[in-house]
Amino acid sequence: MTKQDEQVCVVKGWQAGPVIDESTLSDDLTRHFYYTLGRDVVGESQLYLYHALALTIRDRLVARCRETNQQIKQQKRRKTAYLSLEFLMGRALGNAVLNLDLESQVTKALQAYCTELESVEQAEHDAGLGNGGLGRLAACFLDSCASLALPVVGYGIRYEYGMFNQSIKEGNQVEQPDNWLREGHPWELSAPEQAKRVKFSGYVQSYTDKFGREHRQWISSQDVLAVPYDVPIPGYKNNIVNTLRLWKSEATDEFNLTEFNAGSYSEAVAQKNLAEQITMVLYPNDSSENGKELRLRQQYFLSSASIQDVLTQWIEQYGNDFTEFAQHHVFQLNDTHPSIAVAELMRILVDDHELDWDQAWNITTKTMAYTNHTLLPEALEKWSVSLFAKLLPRILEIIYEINARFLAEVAMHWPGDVQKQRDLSLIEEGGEPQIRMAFLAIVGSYSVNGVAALHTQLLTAGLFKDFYALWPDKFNNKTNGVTPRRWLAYCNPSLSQIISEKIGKDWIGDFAQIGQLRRYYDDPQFHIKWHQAKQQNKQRFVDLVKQRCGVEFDINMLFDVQVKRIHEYKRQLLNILHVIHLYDRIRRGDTQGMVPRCVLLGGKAAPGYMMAKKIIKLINNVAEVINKDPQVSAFLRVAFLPNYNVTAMETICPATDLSEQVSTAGKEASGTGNMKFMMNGALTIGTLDGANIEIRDAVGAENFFLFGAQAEQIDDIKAHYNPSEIIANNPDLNSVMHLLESGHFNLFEPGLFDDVINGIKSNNDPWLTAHDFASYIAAQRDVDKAYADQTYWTQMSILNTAASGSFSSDRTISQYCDDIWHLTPLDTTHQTVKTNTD
Ligand code: Z57
Repeated sequence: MTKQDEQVCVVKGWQAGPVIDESTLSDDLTRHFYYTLGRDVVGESQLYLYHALALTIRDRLVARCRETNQQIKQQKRRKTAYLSLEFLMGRALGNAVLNLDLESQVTKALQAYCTELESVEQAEHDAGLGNGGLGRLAACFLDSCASLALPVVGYGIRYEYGMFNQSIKEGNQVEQPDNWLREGHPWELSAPEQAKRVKFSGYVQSYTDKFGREHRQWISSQDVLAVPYDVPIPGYKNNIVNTLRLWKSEATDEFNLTEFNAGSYSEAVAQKNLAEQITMVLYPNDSSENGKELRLRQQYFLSSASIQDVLTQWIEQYGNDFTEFAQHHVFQLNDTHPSIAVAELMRILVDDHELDWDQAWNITTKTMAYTNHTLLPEALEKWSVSLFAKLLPRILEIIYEINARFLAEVAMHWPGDVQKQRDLSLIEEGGEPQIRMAFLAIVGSYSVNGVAALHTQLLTAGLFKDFYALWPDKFNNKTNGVTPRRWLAYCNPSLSQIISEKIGKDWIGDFAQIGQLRRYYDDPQFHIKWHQAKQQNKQRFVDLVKQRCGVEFDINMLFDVQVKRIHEYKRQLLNILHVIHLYDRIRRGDTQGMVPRCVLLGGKAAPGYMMAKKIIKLINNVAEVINKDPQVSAFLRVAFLPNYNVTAMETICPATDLSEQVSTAGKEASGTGNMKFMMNGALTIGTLDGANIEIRDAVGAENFFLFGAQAEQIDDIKAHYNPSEIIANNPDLNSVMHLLESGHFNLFEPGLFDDVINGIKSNNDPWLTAHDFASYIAAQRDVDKAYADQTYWTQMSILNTAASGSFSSDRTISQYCDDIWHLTPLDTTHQTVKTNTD
């Protein structure tokens, strides 16, 4: 008998009562591998071994999840429902092993299969149910809520296809569908018995009940079924396991029946498709809206199913009395995407439960809270009234009623000011009437927050200033954060190890403690270890770049990285102009003081965003010219990483020396990549935008490379902006523009970059690329000077990690909890789970 065969015979896992010994996890793994999955050979890909391990760990999660839910229910806990169209979770395995503290057991168990966790986890697909910052923020928040033992449930959509896979063909982005569920998703558990019905279309009718009361009724609707799939969210070593509930759309039974019985087979199948389309695919737009009907269906589908879910649980426990409802529930709206929830809660309370309007409105405005993530006009959602009339007729009526009552309040506050009423109306008139979703969210919520200090300030002084005048107490700031579990402890084991050697391991659960690292910023022995850890991480990164881009990076060069969605306001273009400038200097022989660099850019462009795709092409063309020039390679190498995602960032941020955060001031609401890099000891080159400002304040101006116009200067600069003059007066920029205009990077594709070039030269360039060029180049020179002194650089690196304490999402969530949610942590000491799977 082989060793593996022996283990099959041991079925200790099924004995009753608590069984806790080290071999149990091994036994469970083997049981799942041989029986649940029916396998006996570990294949090349280790896919089945991954599934068996995931199921083994899921057993442990499920047991704790049940207890967490029981505690919430028995203790009648106040809780938050976090509503989001996006949860960018990435992989779950490594994170669960860390949070459940199973590393040594898993390592042991995998030895029997002659492999290790780092290898097995490669078989897991990213759960890419989000675009970028907003979706990843939701994922970090779930980790922090569970780790802080807060009763918070995430509600989202179980997209069959997540964020598209990006490949690069001849320098251009090509999108491929992300069929992430194909090989199964072992973490989820479906609960079809808790499915909800969601109404679409039909029409609204009045009727009078036997007491003579008028009611409105949404009838002849085409209903869709929302089936929940629950994903467990483990807290960090606290036995808490929260839930992310993802809804899948399905056709209702009668959909199929009536049509089938009428003999219309094809119509029945077509209807089924319509229902199942709703959760088919994630819309790949980050920070821009495209107003497609299917997207509105997704938004209502999520909002309605989630509100119904919470109300169903309420009624089960408290019956039909809603007087205490607002004391027990909060709905946090992640941007305006789920803001229809405001109207949906009103509809259910008024139509289905026959509450007075005022009672219902009181409940709604005491439970809804809204987070704004952008000031960009193109990202502010508006939906045409006619689309609402067709798709959600009753919801439209409710929005009209909310608006009428709100405008009466506006009239009281600004008597006789008709323009004010027009400006603040939930309905934008003039042309096709549109519903302003941000206004609906503000009016319906008791809290409105921005995501960084500058962003919140700009919101209250600009876009939302009238609302701020009306309700100053509603507005508050919650600067974003990222989870130090995934973004340091898990993704950077070498650095984590040496940190823990100095300050102990408690920083992982209590990240304010990372500040203690400051004591060692000058310690030469610690410097050596810090540098060694960085070099190890750089080697992993080199391997990734070699494998994915075919470009040879060198761990002894400075690693300069910008990875994020491609958007003009984020100014990947400014970065590539700097790269061209370095190339130009090298060709002129002006390498005095130049530090050898490897520059990596990565990110996806929305498929319809032509300029963003052009920028990707430019980066790739520039990289190709530079990388094949042997004269240049000692100083400069450039790569574009295809398919940047959560998992790629786990290798990238630990290896980065220089973090590029170069958005036009006032445009990046917060940024969160900036925080991941900082935690991992990268230095930032950045503008005074979003959370960069707070990062610089925390680490000190001397440890941050600042450049560029400030937000309050932007309007003045734009008023007399003349990039041609700037170019003419700046030999460096002039030279770069010459290279671009001469077709140096598009020899066989003349005119290819004309739009990009014209954008830089336009007096109306909203991104002020030419304006910030000179100060950016100067800041990059400072980077070289600093990097040339490795001791100095290492000091600054340590100080960055040490100062990153407040950029933990634990801090952010504590503030949501104190100022908005008012939840009390669950009991973590009285967990009694000792199941046979422990
Ligand atoms: C998105 O990822 C963000 C804002 C949006 O309006 C949409 Br739609 C998607 C981002 C911001 O651009 C980042 O600055 C911010 O850090 C992130 O949301 C999380 O708040």
